[in-house]
Amino acid sequence: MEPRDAALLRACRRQPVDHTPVWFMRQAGRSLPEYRRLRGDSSVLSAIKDPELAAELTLQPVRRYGVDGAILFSDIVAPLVAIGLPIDIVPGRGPVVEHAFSGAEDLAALRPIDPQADLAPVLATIAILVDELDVPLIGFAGAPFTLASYLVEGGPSRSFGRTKALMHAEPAVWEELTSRLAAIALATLRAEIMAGAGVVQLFDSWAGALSPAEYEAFALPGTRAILEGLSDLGAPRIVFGVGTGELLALMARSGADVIGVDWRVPLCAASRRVGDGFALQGNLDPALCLAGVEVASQAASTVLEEAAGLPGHVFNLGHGVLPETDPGVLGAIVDLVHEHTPGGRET
Ligand code: 1CP
Repeated sequence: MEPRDAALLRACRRQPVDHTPVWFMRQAGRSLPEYRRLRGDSSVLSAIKDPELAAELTLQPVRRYGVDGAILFSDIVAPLVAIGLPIDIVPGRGPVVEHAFSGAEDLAALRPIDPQADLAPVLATIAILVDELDVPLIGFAGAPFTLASYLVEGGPSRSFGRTKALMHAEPAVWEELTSRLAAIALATLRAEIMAGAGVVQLFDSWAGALSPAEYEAFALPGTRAILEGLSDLGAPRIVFGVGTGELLALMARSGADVIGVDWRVPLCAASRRVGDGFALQGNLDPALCLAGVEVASQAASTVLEEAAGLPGHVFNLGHGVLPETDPGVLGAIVDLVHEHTPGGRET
């Protein structure tokens, strides 16, 4: 089992740490040759259903990089697939939905999830991992807005036009859709924590497409239902989205303990926007990891400087590892973060 005083848990709780913890969103992935070898031509969804394989894919980046957290190999759409929605993950594209959600008549397909039955392979993966890991396992789920966007658009989107049209034109349907998605995410995260995940992250990746007023009315209620519904379990809760600079103050009202920040807002500025009482996670631009060790290390040092004096900092990228990233660059960043001595970490 993970040590209870692991740096990741301590930083999330704004307790003093002897090194800044670091992990990378999408750390298990195509940038690792051992990942490409093991995954071969199998689909992401079939890998998620194979506990031995999913556990190994989770462990690979922990072994290679020595990161302070292991993110479960799964996907934000996995719980929706598990309740029978016709979603496929298309290589190079992402989740694609056979019949896009178009109105009240499509709500019935979003039945409640029974994690013990529907997520049996995921829980079996966690059972393997808790025996193997000496760092916390990070469970995760997709936030209602981000998941709804895939269902309504039928796949990845740039403008989120259909999603915004639905939320504004049919607010009652939107509310029902997002509260069903929130119930699924809450049950999923509760089951992951009870199976052994020590930290959870709610991915609201595309929330930055919303104005603050839209976020508050149409995304925050579902997100808050999930995060507040986890409070009795004690696992630190991280919320993250891309392009959320204008939303950070609202995200601080979501029930999260840790606010994930992308690279557009320096952490010291993000800290002022969220106010007291939160740890921050981030926020090296993943594109800079393509510019070589020297550039990436310099940028990582800048992130650490901007985080100096924050009550809790979890080093991460501002979004996921890009597939073309040289693993050597990520390894150098982990070493640099670990060698840095954080100061002023008093609660
Ligand atoms: O180490 C890890 O993080 C791997 C586990 C993981 C995670 C955390 C996968 C497997 N997916 C996710 C989360 C996820 N999935 C998010 C939130 C993180 C983020 O913002 O990047 C999102 C938005 C998705 C949806 C998704 N699945 C996309 C994005 C599509 C878009 O809208 O731009 C994509 C490309 C996928 C496919 C996917 N999921 C995971 C992997 C390894 C892959 C690549 C599939 C392949 O090999 O072709």
